[in-house]
Amino acid sequence: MSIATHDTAGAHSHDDHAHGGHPEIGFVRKYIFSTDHKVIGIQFLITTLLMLMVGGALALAVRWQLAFPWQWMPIAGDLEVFKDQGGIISPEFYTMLFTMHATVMIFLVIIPVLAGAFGNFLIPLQIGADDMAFPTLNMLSYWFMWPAIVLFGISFVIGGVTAGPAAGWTSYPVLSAIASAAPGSGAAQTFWLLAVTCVGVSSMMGSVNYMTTIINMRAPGMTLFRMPMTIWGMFITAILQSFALPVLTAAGFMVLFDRTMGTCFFVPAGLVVNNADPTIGGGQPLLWQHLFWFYSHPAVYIMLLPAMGMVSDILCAFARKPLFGYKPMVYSLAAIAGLGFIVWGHHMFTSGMNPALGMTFMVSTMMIALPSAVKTFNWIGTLWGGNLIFTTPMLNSVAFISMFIVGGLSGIFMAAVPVDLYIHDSYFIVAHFHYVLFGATLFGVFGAIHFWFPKMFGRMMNDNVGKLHFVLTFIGFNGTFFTMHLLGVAGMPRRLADPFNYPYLEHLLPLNQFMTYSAMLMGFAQFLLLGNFFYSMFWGPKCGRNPWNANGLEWDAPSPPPHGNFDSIPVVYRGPYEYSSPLTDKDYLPQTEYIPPRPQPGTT
Ligand code: HEM
Ligand SMILES: [Cu+2]
Repeated sequence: MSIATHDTAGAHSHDDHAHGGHPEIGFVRKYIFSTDHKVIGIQFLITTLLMLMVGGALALAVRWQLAFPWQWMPIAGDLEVFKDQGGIISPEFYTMLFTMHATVMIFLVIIPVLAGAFGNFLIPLQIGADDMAFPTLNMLSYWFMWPAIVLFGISFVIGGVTAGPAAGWTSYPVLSAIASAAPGSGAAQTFWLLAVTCVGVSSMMGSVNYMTTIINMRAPGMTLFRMPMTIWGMFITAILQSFALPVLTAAGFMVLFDRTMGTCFFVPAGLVVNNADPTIGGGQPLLWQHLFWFYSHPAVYIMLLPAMGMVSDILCAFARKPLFGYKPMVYSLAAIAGLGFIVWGHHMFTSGMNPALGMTFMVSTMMIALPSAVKTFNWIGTLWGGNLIFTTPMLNSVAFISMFIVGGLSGIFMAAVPVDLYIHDSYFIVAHFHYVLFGATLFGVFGAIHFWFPKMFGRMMNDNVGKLHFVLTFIGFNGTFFTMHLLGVAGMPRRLADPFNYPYLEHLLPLNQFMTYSAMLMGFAQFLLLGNFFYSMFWGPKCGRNPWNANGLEWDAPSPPPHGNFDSIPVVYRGPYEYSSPLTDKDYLPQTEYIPPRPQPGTT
């Protein structure tokens, strides 16, 4: 294997230097239908950043309604389609908005930005390979995102502003299974399900590729326990994905069959929906919840573990210290992934399950806090006594840890059955998952963008703009989401177009307005990120191979690396975290640097 790798690497670098004799790759093959993992990673990154803005706009619309219910919508209120509604957000449209916000954020932002963008860009570079094991499959995994994006788009617009998909991102039957159940349960829901299937196909192609690449294509000397945590995060995520995803895909087809072919996997008998005739069935809506969460609980780790890995790399580079407890960090990642498969029932505590079963899920869920705490303590241990350098990537990574602690702690509250019975489906849940998904993962992604941008484009992003983006996002984030805990405990339900209809919630309106202003601040701050990103791509100051004095193999390749990555196949002598090592005078020691063994005293 390594010989084959060597040959291809040689051939690639030969290509790059000998322009004269070889036909150049055309623009389309180079930038659009490229099989180069770096181009594909950057394609994923730019696509997901744009989707982040789409998902953000949908969120701001949701927040508008919660702060200024039934008031004329800014900007969109003037559009022709909203004229019938009087320029306001109707309850149906509100339901579409939060459904599509979550859909876009989960399926088109968080999952693809981690595995698709950073997995692609970093895996070959960090293990010392010239590309992925299956480059064409890799290209397809990106291009399968587009049918998904188009189908989601169709689903949103096909029914006008009253009949888009409206069953939430969780798509529980019978809303999602019976076309007459709600305005959005018709064609829109079918397109939505097809779109999710395309995302699944894309993810599976990626996972197969990542597992194969990491197992087979590591450079000489890159043993498993010399791999950076980013690679461990990506590897374990790929395994998790490939076990969990088939369940969701199968369940998705089962709903599609229920909708189109008259099966009744999820449709019970004798149900009267919307004054239609009673359903003929025998299926179980709860079955969907089991299947959906059997995928989607592991999926929350698919949305987290790669970021945990990347943050570990960034922390070491800016604490100038080795990772505290490397092996426990690897084992705890694996433990989180393993336990993640036996806790799905914690999403169903209120579904009337047998208390003995509820207790089992409660205990297993709480056990996840143990490996999570190992990780948190080790990150803090890494920072402890370090020579901390607060660059933009570092600030975002420290935010990752602290926000993850908040999100993890609220998770333990909900894992307790008696507490969850009270706060289930309230804004407390919404606070919890935004702390883990946005507070942790997305801050990790922001850190990773600023950290690896120089490798992607050979130019630096502006650190001051980066810091401003960080500070505004951090303030806006906590203003928006910390407050949600309070609303949840006060009893405000999620997914409700007009909570203030209920007198016991009326006094929460000012808090909601504060949250909406915070969310607007956060939304506008993202233009700083986009501006900094696209400006620096063309006009940022140029940088060398290793602007951060970091240890990983990726810093050994030119910035940006050519097709084929390395000048020659790197040889690895040690792990990636040998910062401030006594073996050298520099405060870092790259994985590829050879240090001859010192003669032992007493030997000649
Ligand atoms: C210490 C670790 C964690 C524990 C104990 C925990 C516990 C829970 C529990 C019990 C629920 C269900 C609450 C309910 O519906 O009543 C829940 C919901 C959720 N959790 Fe966590 N969680 C943890 C970490 C995470 C992480 C790391 C993520 C994502 C990266 C995450 C994402 C979510 C999401 C998205 C939901 C809500 C899904 C929905 O209803 O739409 N959680 N969590
Ligand atoms: Cu869960």
